[in-house]
Amino acid sequence: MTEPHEIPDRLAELLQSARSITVLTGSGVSAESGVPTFREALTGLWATFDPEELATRSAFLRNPRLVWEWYAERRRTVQRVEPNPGHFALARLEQMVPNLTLITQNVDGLHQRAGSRRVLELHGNITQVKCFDEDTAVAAWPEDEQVPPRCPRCGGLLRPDVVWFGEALPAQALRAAMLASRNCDLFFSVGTSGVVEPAASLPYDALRARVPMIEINPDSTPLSRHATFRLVGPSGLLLPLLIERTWGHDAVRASSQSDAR
Ligand code: BV8
Repeated sequence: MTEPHEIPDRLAELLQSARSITVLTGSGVSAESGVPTFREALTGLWATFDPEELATRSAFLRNPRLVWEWYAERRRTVQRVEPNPGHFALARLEQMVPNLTLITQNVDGLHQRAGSRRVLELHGNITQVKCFDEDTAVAAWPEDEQVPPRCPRCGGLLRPDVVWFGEALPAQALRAAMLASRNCDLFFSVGTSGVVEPAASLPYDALRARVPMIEINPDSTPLSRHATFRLVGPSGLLLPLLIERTWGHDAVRASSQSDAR
């Protein structure tokens, strides 16, 4: 576990002078909010499934009720929890540096609720719903007995507005993420196992562009041995420490006040 004084001086210096920073987050950033990480997201009824099996079009077509209810349960969890100090620290960081791009694999919307404004959601957002057939957003849906509910326009099945395995990521968000990964002064990979593609390739894009890459994670990942700096521990502790170490305690205090919208 990294102690406060163990934030490397060199990292604090690089952060203080950085003009543009790119951050990639995964479900580990939301763990301290009480949102199970993706690999843990299968509990209870769904414990017997592999997430990669349930988060697919074929699973939904095979058993729409099961998949819809898995997402409905996760949506309820997400709506019940709050952003944690790690989310607020990233929103604060966006105010401290001239240009910060936050790329998230998470579908929980907690970065936006913590006040982050420039967020690229690579895998969609679990609180949003779309028509399976039309592939267009549905703002409100009938909470009637039909599970999944039907599209008010065409009667098709409604589905969560997330990117399932085997589905393409939103092209504009992915293009912006790839650009931001290559054109920044520092790249942070926070709370991700670095397994799911194409998001998992973004830190390597940064490394190929000779951008210093910092990994924040309590565990090691395939990325760990390539990291310029590794901060070992929970992001909810380390991200505020990083801000404190770089800009002093007042900067952190400001981040812990929920300046969320
Ligand atoms: C696509 C939404 C093509 C749904 C998700 C290349 C090689 C191999 C395979 C592929 C490849 N290219 C494509 C694939 C297939 C596949 C893939 O990557 N498979 C993997 C399993 C090998 N990729 C796809 O299918 C993608 N689509 O490429 O389509 C295409 C192109 C054109 C036209 C058609 C098709 C789509 C991928 C998106 C899938 N959807 N989510 C949902 O949420 O239900 S991905 C899902 O995994 C979540 O979004 C999650 O964020 C993401 C990644 O997982 P992590 O975030 O890393 O979470 P995980 O639990 O793994 O790790 C948590 C980490 O946090 C751990 O390291 C832990 O130590 C750490 N941690 C814990 N506590 C803390 C912490 N860290 C900090 N602080 C803490 N407190």
